[in-house]
Amino acid sequence: GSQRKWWKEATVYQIYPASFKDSDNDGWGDLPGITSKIPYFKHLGVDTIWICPFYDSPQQDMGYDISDYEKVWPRYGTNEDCFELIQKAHNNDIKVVVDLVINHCSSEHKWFQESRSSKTNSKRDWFIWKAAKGFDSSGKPIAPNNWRSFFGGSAWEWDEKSQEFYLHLFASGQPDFNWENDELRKHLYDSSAGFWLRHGVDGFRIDTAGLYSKVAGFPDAEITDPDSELQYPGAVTRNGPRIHEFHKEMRKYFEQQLPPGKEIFTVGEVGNCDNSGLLQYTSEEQGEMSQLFNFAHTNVGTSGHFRYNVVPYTLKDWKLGIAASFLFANRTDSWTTVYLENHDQPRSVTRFGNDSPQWRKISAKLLALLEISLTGTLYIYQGQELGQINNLGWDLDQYDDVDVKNNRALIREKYGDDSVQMRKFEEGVALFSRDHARTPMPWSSREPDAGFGVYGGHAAAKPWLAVNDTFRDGINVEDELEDPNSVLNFWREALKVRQLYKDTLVYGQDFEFHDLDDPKLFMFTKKTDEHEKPRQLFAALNFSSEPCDFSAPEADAAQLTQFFSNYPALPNVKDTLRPWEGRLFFLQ
Ligand code: TEU
Repeated sequence: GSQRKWWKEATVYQIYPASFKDSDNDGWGDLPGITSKIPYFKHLGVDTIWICPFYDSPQQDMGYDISDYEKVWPRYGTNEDCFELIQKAHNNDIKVVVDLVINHCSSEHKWFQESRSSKTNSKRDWFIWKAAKGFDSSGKPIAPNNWRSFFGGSAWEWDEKSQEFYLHLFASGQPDFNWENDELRKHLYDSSAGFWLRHGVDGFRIDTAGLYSKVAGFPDAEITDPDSELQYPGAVTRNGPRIHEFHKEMRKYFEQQLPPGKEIFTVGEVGNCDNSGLLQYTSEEQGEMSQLFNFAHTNVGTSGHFRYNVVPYTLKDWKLGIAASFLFANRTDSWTTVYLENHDQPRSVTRFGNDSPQWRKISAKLLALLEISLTGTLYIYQGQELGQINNLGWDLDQYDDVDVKNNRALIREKYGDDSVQMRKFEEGVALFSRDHARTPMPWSSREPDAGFGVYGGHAAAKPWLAVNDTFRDGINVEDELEDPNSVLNFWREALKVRQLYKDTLVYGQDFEFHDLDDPKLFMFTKKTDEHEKPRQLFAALNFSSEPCDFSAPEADAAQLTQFFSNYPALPNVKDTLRPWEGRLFFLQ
């Protein structure tokens, strides 16, 4: 994994278009808004942007339900706006990665409209249609199997007109493609990816990259939730029999679209997979994907099958999650990612740091310090660079996510609004809802709605989702740019340090925990891969609000050279880390 590549050293900034910058005051972010912030990306020090889906969509799942792959959703702008964004980004040495959502499309996509029109339509087989298993006493059709959708409820939707069920692993408006159909795959690659490759994108974030090959025969999922008729279909849908074949074929297709000399990269959202599978997806030799997102470290603290089930965990559990997510590629021809946040995850300071006014900034900086010292391509999610926290004190009604709404309706139906189950769900949502990541980007404390729209422009519509109130407490771009001690300015510094010592920080290998069992300290070493005189990094990070003594792995501490920290240096606290302090050393 140590062969040098631009996309391994890249720092990728993830943009959620609905919530980044609203250039026309309609309450939704848009592509011209993103283009207007190119100077901000340069100033922050990122060199690649990944933009979440901006394609035409009825927005049942915030654009992950695409009705036309080759057209920008009108509220986000026009195709011309997108071509201009790509060009201006390139003129400023910024690469552009876009989302490839190909497990499913929207039920409003013309292919699905045709497919559902009759059993004999030529595109019938492009989606997954199944007959009812039978009919119950009241004449209601019985679904082909017990699969639960990832957003709750059955994964099968009955189509009255053609009298069959279609499969949707996500919302009912997101029918799954039938990847077994050769013709479908060809058209899908060409429309979803080919179109944007021909317009100059530099890579793809591949949505749900492990789900395309379903187990033949569509067997019932194993019973993991005995209280429910529906079961989580993870094992029968993830990393299925033909998945690697599909990825190889798709990668070949991408290569064919590229002008000579151009190199793109892909990052797959794989989620849950064993080590050998992770290696196969990302091996250079296998030619599938360049890198992937694993969920081991973000699943810590939830029950996994249901994100709102909050379970206790220790720092050690999280360390092991990080190891499982990021370290599989060590000394192989695979590569990996480093991330703590994205549009599906709550804010990392709230989850893994401490979001109280006293510790927010310093713990946000500690998380930044951890991330810049891990091997892999680094991803920052919009607002993370500000040390943004979850939306505190939100009412269930304030959440917009289809995943919250669906599950809330199901719990209401089964247990009622005043039930213990609903209270537990509410607590889970406060910690884990995807909407914590999706509030509008706070640009300023002085302008309405944190400067999401254009100040002084014609009457601004309310943003589609409320802004996080924290913009008034200093969590906004304008205030943080001015404050030399802000989280934002720390990230700028940290990204420079990462590039300065990239041989060790970006490319280092042989990561080893030091005192893995320690409940407060997160310490590790890793090495550069040079043969002579490998440089060794030692990281000592205190994940607690108390001072903590630490010792380096080798007895003679005099050989430690500190080169970065999130606190101002103090010579007298050599063996003690202050609350949420982190220090990076070279070990000679
Ligand atoms: O997410 C897929 C996924 O597996 C989950 O993390 C999902 O968010 C979770 O099960 C919900 O509780 C991807 C996208 O990142 C997500 O935004 C989309 O909603 C989803 O695919 C469907 O396209």
